[in-house]
Amino acid sequence: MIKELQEQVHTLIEKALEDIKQASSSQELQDLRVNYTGKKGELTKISKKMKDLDKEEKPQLGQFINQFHTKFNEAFDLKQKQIAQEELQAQLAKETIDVTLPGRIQSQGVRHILTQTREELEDLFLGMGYQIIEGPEVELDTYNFERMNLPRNHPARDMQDTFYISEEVLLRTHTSPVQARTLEQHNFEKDGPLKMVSPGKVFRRDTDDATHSHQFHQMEGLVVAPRITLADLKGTLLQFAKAFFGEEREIRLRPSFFSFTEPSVEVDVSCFKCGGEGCSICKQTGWIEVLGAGIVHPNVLEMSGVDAERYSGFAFGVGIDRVAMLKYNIDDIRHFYQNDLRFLNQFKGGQN
Ligand code: FA5
Repeated sequence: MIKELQEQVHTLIEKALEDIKQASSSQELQDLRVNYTGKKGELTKISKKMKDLDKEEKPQLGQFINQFHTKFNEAFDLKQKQIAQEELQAQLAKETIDVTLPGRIQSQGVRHILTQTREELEDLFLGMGYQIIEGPEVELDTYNFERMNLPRNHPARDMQDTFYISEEVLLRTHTSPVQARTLEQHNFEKDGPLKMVSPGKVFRRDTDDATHSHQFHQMEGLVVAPRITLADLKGTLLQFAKAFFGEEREIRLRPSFFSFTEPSVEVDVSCFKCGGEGCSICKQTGWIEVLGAGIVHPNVLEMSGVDAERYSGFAFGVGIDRVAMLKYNIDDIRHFYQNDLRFLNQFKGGQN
């Protein structure tokens, strides 16, 4: 009987070693261990017959069984290492990163060209010592018109026919009401001269066309101090024109009318396209109109509690949309408000 059992163990070793050799995954290997040496395994079945052997035969079979364990474990460990290595290689191959693949380009937004223009204007005037003051877009009739020397029923109101919310409340038609709001707050004795700019949205019942929008942007400028003259206004606006449109630019003042300035002027900048020769941009005149301005009317100062005998000032109102159109050669104001990315993305400029 011992011979027969030894033979069985021997065959089992051969078979187990072959099975181990053929195994191709850690799971398969673990299953083999259970099938051969587990509680109901092949070797265990043979071991159970040990009790039927003679006393001196038992160690002989035991030796065979031990040999089985030694050989099985040796082959098992070797194969396990080999499989672990293979599985790691397979995983690494699967997770390989191709560093030569081109990256995905992140699309990035652009600040709106009107925002960029407003900020450029703000920077320019901050550099000249101005402060930036914002006013409300929903404004009182009093500030928008009356304090701007435009009493009720004044015919000049028609030029800015507006959106009324009630008798007294409206969407402001220009940034000029910020003049009155600032003047009444400013303490000249304590704070000294006033130099401010005020950018923002304005609204008019204008019909939209290539150069007019019912909603657009202005930037108000106001300087009030003793003995301010038209020469100060001209010097300031020349500096602005050169900084914004180019060193070569000249300006000219033409008489005009605004109820809140006296005298009033329209300011033209020499055409940056043709240099004054005459072209389609300047309509063959050599000049382009960019803003309205003037010497602050004494009534405006007095209504805001400023002594017009001691103080004088100049004010100007730039159309931000207009100067952006001129500077960037944009042919229709409506492009600003249509959110067409093909238009907006052209103004990446210095932004990244
Ligand atoms: C005014 O609004 C005055 N408040 C400007 C001013 C301020 C004068 C201080 C004197 C002292 P005006 O209506 O001309 O003025 O408008 C000023 C600028 O706004 C114009 O030169 C133009 O550039 C722009 N503008 C006027 N209407 C429109 C519109 N519908 N769409 C786009 N821009 C406009």
